[in-house]
Amino acid sequence: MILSTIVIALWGFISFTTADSSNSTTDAATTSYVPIFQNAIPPALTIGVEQLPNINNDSAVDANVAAKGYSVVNITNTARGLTGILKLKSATNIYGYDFEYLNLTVEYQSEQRLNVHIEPTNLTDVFVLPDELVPKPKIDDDYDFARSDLVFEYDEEDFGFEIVRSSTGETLFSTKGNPLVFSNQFIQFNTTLPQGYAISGLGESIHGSLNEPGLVKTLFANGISNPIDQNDYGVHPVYFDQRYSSNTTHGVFWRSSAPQEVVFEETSLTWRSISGVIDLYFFSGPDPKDVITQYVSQIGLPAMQPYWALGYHQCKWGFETIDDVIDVVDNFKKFDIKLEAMWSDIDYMDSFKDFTNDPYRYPTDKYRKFLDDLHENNQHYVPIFDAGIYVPNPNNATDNDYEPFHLGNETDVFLKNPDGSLYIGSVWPGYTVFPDFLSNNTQEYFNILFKDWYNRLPFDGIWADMNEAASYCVGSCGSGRYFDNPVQRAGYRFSDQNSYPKGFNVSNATEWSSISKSIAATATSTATTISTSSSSSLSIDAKNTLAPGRGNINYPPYAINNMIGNHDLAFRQISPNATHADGTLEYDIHNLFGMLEEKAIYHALLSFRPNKRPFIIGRSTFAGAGKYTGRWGGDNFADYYMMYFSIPQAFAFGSFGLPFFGVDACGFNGNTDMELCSRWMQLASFFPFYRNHNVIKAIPQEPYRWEAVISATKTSMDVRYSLLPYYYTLLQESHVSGMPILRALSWQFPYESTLSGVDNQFFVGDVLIVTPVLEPGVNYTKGVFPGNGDIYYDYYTHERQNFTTGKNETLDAPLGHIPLHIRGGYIIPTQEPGYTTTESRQNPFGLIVALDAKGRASGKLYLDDGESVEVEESLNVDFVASNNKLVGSSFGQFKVDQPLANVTVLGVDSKPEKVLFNNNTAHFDYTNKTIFIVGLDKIVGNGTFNKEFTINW
Ligand code: MIG
Repeated sequence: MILSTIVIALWGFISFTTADSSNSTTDAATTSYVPIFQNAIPPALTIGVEQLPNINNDSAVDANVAAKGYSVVNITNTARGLTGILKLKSATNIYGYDFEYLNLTVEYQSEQRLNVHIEPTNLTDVFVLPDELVPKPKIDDDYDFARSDLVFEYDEEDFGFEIVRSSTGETLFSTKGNPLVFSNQFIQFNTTLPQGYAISGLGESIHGSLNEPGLVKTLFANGISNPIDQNDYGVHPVYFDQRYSSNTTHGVFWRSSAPQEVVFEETSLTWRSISGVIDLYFFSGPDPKDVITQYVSQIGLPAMQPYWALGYHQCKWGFETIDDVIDVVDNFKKFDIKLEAMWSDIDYMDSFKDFTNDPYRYPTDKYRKFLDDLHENNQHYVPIFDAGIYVPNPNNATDNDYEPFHLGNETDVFLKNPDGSLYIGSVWPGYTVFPDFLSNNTQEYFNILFKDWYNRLPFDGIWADMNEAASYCVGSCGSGRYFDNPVQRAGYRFSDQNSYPKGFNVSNATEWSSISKSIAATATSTATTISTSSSSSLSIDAKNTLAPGRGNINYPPYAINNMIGNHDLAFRQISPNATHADGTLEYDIHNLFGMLEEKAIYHALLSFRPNKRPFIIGRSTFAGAGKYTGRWGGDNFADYYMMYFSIPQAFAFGSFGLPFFGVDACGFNGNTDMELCSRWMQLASFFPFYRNHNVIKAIPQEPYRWEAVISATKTSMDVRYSLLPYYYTLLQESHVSGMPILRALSWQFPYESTLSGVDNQFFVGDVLIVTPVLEPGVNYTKGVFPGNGDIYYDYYTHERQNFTTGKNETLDAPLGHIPLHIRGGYIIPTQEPGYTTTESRQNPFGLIVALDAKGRASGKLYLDDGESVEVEESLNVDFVASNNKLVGSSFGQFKVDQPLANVTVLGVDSKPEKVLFNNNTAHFDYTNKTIFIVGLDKIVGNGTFNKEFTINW
């Protein structure tokens, strides 16, 4: 499975032909089928130096055994902790040169947070992560120092430290007994763990919700299709340790952007990094949700999404023309399937160049009209944006007419080689450069280009792809090369014979033939020495040797298990020696590229629409990225196992402060089928971000392609859109507190150890529990319904369920049905679904009141205009029910005209004589122990939620 993953994922190296899957009406006279995405670079430039990852090397030295560690020279107490000096006992220089003296700083930052910071006393040649790139958690001004739940203890002779929870006396973290290793290219510490631990976090990887002994996690961003257990798009260096022995959970965050590795063993965890300093934050919880919110509120609370983001999104790679896109939007309407936002992959671009649109396939006037029509219908549009900026051939006038490169080059915003020349990568358009987000002019550069693009084609959000950032050359492709850059061959049906973009200056054909000869020639040279005749300044360090100063950047002495290629850190992405404006090496902040780009896009969008919430979905994220972007899961596969993995993936991203998460419904790579797509469209409808997307050559998978998928999708979309007020309330809660939207059962019931690691079911907020079908060919599914004496109701039938706590219940789940239950004790706001979120917002509200065993329930609603960054008027409504009475009380200025029309009260033992709304008799039905109060709008008038109201039954 993993092997096929790699093959399918290496798009840059594959040529294939298009399948005719469109019924476009555009003039087809020029149709010719040719290989598409011909890669324009010599293959030899794409092969890295093979690395043997240390974890696969049996003869590699174990630093825990060989290193001698440090001892304490002195310690001084400070107002909020202590400082001290550590001295190296004796140098072993295992994977780098050991630092002799270290500064230790311990800071009690709040009652639940403690920081341990260790860095060399001499910081020359040490990368210390600046506050501006990743904000440092700060001391809370007004906490009671004496009440800290965390205590730092240390050993002097063989320096080691412990973090103890004062309320229980339990050791949460202990490096004692293992040496601290701190050298220029290798930092390591180790903590003991209790047997049978339940630890989650440490992303990103495709994995179940808990990490287990034997697992090695590599934390290094790369752009590969969802490999299991390996490093992937983003880096989130934090873990959550849930302990059932004491019913407490704590979290540990290493604020480091360096390439890292974490090894889980039976009773220990070893954490390594190959640059940076130690900057650890401990969060004391004590419940899992406390730890998550404590962590997320320090790294950066998630952006508030616009209301429309909760609608349904459709995408596909391979819409050759704007007509194909228009067809899809029309088809949704024809089949009466809701569509909120249409997306475009790289198809719309002119030869894959950012900020352009193909003048023949996506002509501006038609494109613009399409967007105007969409907006007219309250729909939205999100185009893709790639990280690499095309470098035109200066000797070709047609090609050289690419302003985004020239503007950036003139204002000096691109990444450099160590010698100061441009760092040249290769992505879809051919040779590219990359914006350097540490350069002073880059934000302005983005502001100008995004605004320009928006003025031509008013999009509603940005999809930030390839921002790990991907580049197909290993190392700089060579600064001289772009002079002979043949334009990337687009290869769509409507391109000309040779598959250059239609209208492209034919003289390029000549260039292509010369470069293709040179490609052929280079391909035969040996792969491991990237010798180019150009001015490439990729330094070919001797393999994995120690070096003083910053060390051996390209081939560090400690080789982490970077998943792709042959483990070379430069494989398929910008190489470690690429250099930022202030001299910072890509090596040290590679893991931040995606987040810094998302941040720059966020501010660019705000620069011309200052009070509209930017909508961004990114691929590579780091701790704190949620402040700017939502996330999709990247390139998954059209298979059941991947559908399952989307659940632990959602838990992980929720805990990383990226609650606005979803995956490619029905699967990205490979062909989906009716059954899988039907199940997945239903499951995905409960994820905060709901989008269907797939790869270019796979069969189309819009939900209207199969009868059964149409009906399954409609059913689930109706549920989702009914629940929009509930989802929006959850979005806002996550925005102000960091609380995830999709929640693991073990977070909701933290003291029930049997729920540890359950990830085939999930809660939406505190109230709804989803039990999806995750395998083919079955008409049932299984799930647990926790809580002591908790009541669960079937969402669709309103029936109270006869579940037994702790039992794995079997639920009917024929195709088209996804089990959904409501937990008693809660009230959720609903709204009649419309075709779009805008229309839904015009409709009357409803309430579902699910009583607990004592006849009580409560809930809330948050509303605002759905788009302002600075929210001036908002509305909070609290609902409380007990003793046959429901009270709604509202706070805030935001006016909601829509009336409350329906109230459904679940779990009412006998039929009430009458139902009163503010003393007016209301019409109701009673069946199945459920009161259905309908047509309330007739008696209550508009704006029910603007004032207090009461319902008695
Ligand atoms: O090299 O833009 O993850 O969603 O369809 C692949 C084409 C580039 C990767 C994204 C995927 C997108 C694809 N992109």
